[in-house]
Amino acid sequence: MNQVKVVCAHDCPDMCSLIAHVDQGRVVKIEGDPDQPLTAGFACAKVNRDVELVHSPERLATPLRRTGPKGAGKFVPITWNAALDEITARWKAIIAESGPLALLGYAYSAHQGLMNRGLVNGLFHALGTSRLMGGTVCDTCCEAAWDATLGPIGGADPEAVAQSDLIIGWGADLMATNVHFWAKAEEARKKGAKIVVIDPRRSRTAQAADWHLQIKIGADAALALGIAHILERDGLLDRAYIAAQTVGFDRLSAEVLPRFAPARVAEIAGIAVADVEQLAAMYGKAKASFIRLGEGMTRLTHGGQALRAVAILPGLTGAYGKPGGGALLLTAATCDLNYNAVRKPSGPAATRMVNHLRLGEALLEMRDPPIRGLFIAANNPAVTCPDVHKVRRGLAREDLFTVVHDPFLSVTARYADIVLPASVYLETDDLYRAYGAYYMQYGPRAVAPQGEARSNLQVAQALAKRMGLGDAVFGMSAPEIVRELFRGISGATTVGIDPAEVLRATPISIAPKGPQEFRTPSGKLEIYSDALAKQGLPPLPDWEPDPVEAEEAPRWPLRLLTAPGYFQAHTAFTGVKFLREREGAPFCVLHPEDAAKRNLTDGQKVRLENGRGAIGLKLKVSGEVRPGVVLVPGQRPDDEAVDGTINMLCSDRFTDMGEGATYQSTWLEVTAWPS
Ligand SMILES: Nc1nc2c(c(=O)[nH]1)N[C@H]1C(S)=C(S)[C@@H](COP(=O)(O)OP(=O)(O)OC[C@H]3O[C@@H](n4cnc5c(=O)[nH]c(N)nc54)[C@H](O)[C@@H]3O)O[C@H]1N2
Ligand SMILES: Nc1nc2c(c(=O)[nH]1)N[C@H]1C(S)=C(S)[C@@H](COP(=O)(O)OP(=O)(O)OC[C@H]3O[C@@H](n4cnc5c(=O)[nH]c(N)nc54)[C@H](O)[C@@H]3O)O[C@H]1N2
Ligand code: SF4
Ligand SMILES: [Mo]
Repeated sequence: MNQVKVVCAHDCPDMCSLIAHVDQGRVVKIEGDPDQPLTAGFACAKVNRDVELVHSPERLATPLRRTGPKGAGKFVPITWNAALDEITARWKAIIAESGPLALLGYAYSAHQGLMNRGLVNGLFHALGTSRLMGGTVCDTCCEAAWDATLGPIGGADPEAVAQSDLIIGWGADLMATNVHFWAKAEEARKKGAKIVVIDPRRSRTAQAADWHLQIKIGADAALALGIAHILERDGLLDRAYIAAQTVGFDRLSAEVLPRFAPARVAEIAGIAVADVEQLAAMYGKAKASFIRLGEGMTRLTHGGQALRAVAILPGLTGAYGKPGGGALLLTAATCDLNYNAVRKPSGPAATRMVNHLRLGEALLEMRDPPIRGLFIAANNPAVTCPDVHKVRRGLAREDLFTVVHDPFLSVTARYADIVLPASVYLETDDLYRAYGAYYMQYGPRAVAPQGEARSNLQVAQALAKRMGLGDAVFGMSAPEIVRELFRGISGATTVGIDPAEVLRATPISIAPKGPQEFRTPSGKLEIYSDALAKQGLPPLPDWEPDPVEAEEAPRWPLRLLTAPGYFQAHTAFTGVKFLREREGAPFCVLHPEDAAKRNLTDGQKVRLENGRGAIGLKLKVSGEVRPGVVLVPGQRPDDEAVDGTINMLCSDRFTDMGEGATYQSTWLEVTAWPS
C-alpha cells in the first residue's frame, strides 16, 4: 500500500489537496490532505467516493464506433489506432472540402488541470477551427459583471474569513459547492462572527446559518441597492474610502438610490421592511464583512446587474480595504501564468466563435461553412446546456461527424460516431490552480488508467501529431509543459516560483497580500462603468423586473429555481451508483400551498411543462421554497428521471452581460404525471 498526494480536478472552487491510498494498482481510499490549510484533512461527500468513480463498472474500456442511430447508444469496440485514424482522416477531408472553420472543438471543465483542460482547446486553436466561447453555461455572466466592477482580479482570500465578523453567503449554497469555505466560516462563527444567507432556497447552508433571508429569485440588485440607500441615509458610508477607491458613487446616489427606499425593496424581495433595515444595519456596522458571492443569482436575464449591485457594497463601507473584509467570487484571474503556451500554441488570433450554450443553434444554423466535425471532451451538453432539445437535434444530424471523449457513456456520447475512453483525474498528471482559493499544486497520477483510457492531454497530443501540427507543446511531457507555463510570467503572486519546486507536488500559496486591488480602467472600484456604457448597457447598477416574466408568467405560473445537487455535480458523478442513490431519483420541490392548489402530494410523479416541452420528476412538498417557485436541484440524465431532463424547459437566451445562461428566467406549470 502506498500514498500519493494528488489534487482534486473536479469543477469546484476548493481544489482540494488529496491523499490517494493505492494498493496493487487500485485506489482504495481517498482523504483530504491535512497539510493544506484550506482542505484541512477532509474531502467532500462526493470525492470520498471517488474510489468508485475510478473503478466504476460503468467506465468505458475501449474506443467505440457507432452502429445504431445517433442517440441510441449502440456501439462496437475498436482499437485506438483505428479510432485516431478514422478521426483524422475525416477531419482532413472536412478541412480540404470546407476549411478548418467547419470543425469545432467543444471542451470544458470536468478536468480542472491546466494541461488536460487547456491542451484540447490548444489543439483546435492550432488547427484554426471555429472556437468555443467556453463557460457561458456557467460563469461568464458573473465574471463579466465582476470584471466591469473590480477588473480581472481575484476577490478576497477565503482563508481571510477567519478575521471577519459578518459573513454573507449571497446566492451560494456553501455546504454544497464550497464546503471548505463553509468550514472556515464556521470556525469564524465560534469566535463571534455572524453568518447570513441570502437565497430563495432554504438550503442546508441557509438552515445552518444564523439568519436566512429567503428572497425572491432575481431580487438581489434591489436588495443590495436598498442596503446602499440605508447606509447613505444612516451615515454608515466610509466616505474616505469611497472618495479614494471608487468612481461613480455620486451618480448612484443621485440617480439610483432614491428609488430603493426600504419599503419598495421589501416588496420586490418579498421580505419584511424590518429585515431590509436589519441587514443594512448589520452590514454598515460590521468591522470586517465578507460576502461570498455565488453564481446562482446571475443565471437569469439581469444576472450581471445583480452581481454588480452586490459587489459594490464592500466599497461603500470600506470593507474591501480591511483584512477579512470584501467579497469573493473567483480567484483565478490573480494567478498569472503563460496559459497561451497550452491554450494558444499557434493558429489565427481571431476566428469564428461558438457560444458554449448555443451549441444547438450552431449545429443547426451555422453556414459558410456549417459545422461538419465536432469534438466534445469533459462536457455533457445533451444534459447540461439550456434548450437541450435543440442541442440533441443538432447532435442527431446525420452529416455531422462527432467524437466524444469521456470516461463514461454519457447522454452526449450516445450521439457520437466515435467515443474515446477518457481517464479520470486520478490517472493523470497535471498542474492545478484553484478558482475559489489561492493555491497552486502539481498533482501526479495515483494509478495507471483503467482499461484503455487515455487522458485529455494524451488525446490532444496524439491527434495533433496525426494532423501534422509541429508545435513543441504537442510533444512535451507534463513536467516539461509546467516549465512552459512559468515562462516569462510577471504576476505578483506567481513570479519567482521555481517550476522545479512546483514539481515537488506540494501545495503552494499564491494569496495576494494587502487590501483588494482593482484592475479596472480607472484603477478603482467602478460603481459607474464607462466600459458598460460604451456597450450600451446600464453604466450604474440598477434593478428592473425580468423582461421574460412579462411574456411567460401569464401562461406559466411557477418560476424555476435551479441549484446544485448535494451528492451530484451536474453529471460528473453519474457513474457512481452510491452517490446517484444518495441524491435520490431526480425531483422537484413545491411549497405546500402550491402543491395543495394542484392536488399534488409528496412523493408522487409530476409533469413539469412550458412552451419548450415537458419532463417528469418526483415531487417533494416542502417549505424549502417560497410559493410560486419550483426548485429542481441538479441536472440529471433522462434515464434516472421519470422522463426527460430539466434543461428541456430552459431557453438559450443570454444574460445582460457575458452572454451567459438564463436557466432561472424559466416559467412553467406542474401537474400530476398522467397515469
Ligand atoms: N439547468 C441548469 N443547467 C446547468 C446549470 C444550472 O445551474 N442549471 N449549471 C451549469 C454549470 S455551472 C456548468 S459548469 C455546466 C456543467 O456542465 P458540463 O460541463 O457538461 O459538466 P458535467 O455534467 O460535469 O459533464 C462533464 C462530463 O465530463 C466527463 N469527464 C469527467 N472527467 C473527465 C476527464 O478527465 N476527461 C474527459 N474527457 N471527460 C471527463 C464526465 O464523465 C461528464 O460526462 O452545467 C450547466 N448547466
Ligand atoms: N455539490 C455540488 N458542488 C458543485 C457543483 C454542483 O453541481 N454540485 N457545481 C460546481 C460548479 S460547475 C459551479 S459553477 C459552482 C457553482 O456554485 P455557486 O456559485 O454556489 O452557484 P449555484 O450552484 O448556481 O447556486 C447557488 C445558490 O444560488 C441560489 N440562487 C438561485 N437564484 C438566486 C437568486 O436569484 N438570488 C439569490 N440570492 N440566490 C439564488 C440557489 O438557490 C443556490 O442555493 O459549484 C461547483 N460545485
Ligand atoms: S470539495 Fe471540491 S475540490 Fe474538495 S474534494 Fe470535493 S469536489 Fe474536490
Ligand atoms: Mo459551473
